[in-house]
Amino acid sequence: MSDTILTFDALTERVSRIFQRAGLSALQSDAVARTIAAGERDACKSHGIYRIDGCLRTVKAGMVTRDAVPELAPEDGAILRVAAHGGFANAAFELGAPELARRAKELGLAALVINDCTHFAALWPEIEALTSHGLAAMAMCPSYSTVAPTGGNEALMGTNPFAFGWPRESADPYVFDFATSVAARGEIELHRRAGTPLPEGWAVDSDGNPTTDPEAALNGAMLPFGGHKGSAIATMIELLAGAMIGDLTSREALDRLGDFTMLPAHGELILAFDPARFSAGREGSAMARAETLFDAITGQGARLPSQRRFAARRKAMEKGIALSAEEIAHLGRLEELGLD
Ligand code: NDP
Ligand code: PYC
Repeated sequence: MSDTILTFDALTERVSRIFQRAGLSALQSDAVARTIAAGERDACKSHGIYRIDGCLRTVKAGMVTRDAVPELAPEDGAILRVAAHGGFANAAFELGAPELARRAKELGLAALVINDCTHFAALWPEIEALTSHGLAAMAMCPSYSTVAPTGGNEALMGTNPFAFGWPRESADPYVFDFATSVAARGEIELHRRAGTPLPEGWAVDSDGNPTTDPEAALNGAMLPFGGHKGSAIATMIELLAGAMIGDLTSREALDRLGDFTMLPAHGELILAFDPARFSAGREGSAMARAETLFDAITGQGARLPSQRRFAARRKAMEKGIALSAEEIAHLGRLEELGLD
């Protein structure tokens, strides 16, 4: 059967309708739907429509406040705080992002703390919202315990994503965004659904033995990328985007949730920097020097991170987003569901 082609707006509307039928407010539904449709548009399947089921399970279990209205704390200075009040991170970020950009321009750097949000998404949408203002940015969050520290064999850290972006005047921004585990848990789930083995080195089973069986990996522990280096970065994220911002670590998030069938709630930390302010008074423009570096990287035949994603986006915006017959049927079934 052939694929169905949808525009970005049409897919966003369909996904938002699914969430609204599940009782989520339009504010929450639209923000989540934009992120999920963007995942499909950019060929990031591990955080596209496949996530809808997990989001709905979490909503229907009462773990998400369906009509949460995020709130920006009335504080001045470099640290902004948005209380998500139990809603999804997406609407909370959309509220805080313009003020984060404004303060980073005014002060040179600023940080946005989001508390009490359910988080299921990729972090590049947050990063691109800031690079579009000419800012460099970092974003990170814990998750729930699925990753063993290097040298251990029991899940403790989350897959803790980390993303960075640098603005470019005449090109797509430089953006990387990855889990600090060898792969995102969503990738393991996609292997399980497809019945394909995992690459070696991704996970251990519940006895701590290496495994390529997705089911055994989901019941065991994933491994950090880069051995002790990824393990330390994942720990840093637990500290900065968990303990430091007064929110849950991955272990606490799992304890609160009880199992892996739902999506975790915790906090998120987003940092924004104005490169012009940091390099003021020094020779050479930061933007021009960055371009020299990027040219040197691509000059060796290497590609910049996110180039695959931006190419997929261009294609999708021109030709539409292609969903398989199975995916369309699944969307249709989800559209039939309503409030429980
Ligand atoms: P990947 O290992 O697939 O890689 C991600 C990054 O590396 C992308 O920026 C990608 O760019 C870049 N990249 C890949 N190959 C190359 C290459 N050959 N040269 C240069 N750059 C390259 O990501 P993960 O599976 O670790 O994570 C996927 C997503 O899952 C992320 O968006 C992350 O935020 C999300 N996630 C979310 C979590 C949450 O709790 N909310 C938890 C864990 C992960 P490109 O896209 O262009 O290929
Ligand atoms: O893919 O690892 C993952 C993940 C966990 C929570 C959201 N995404």
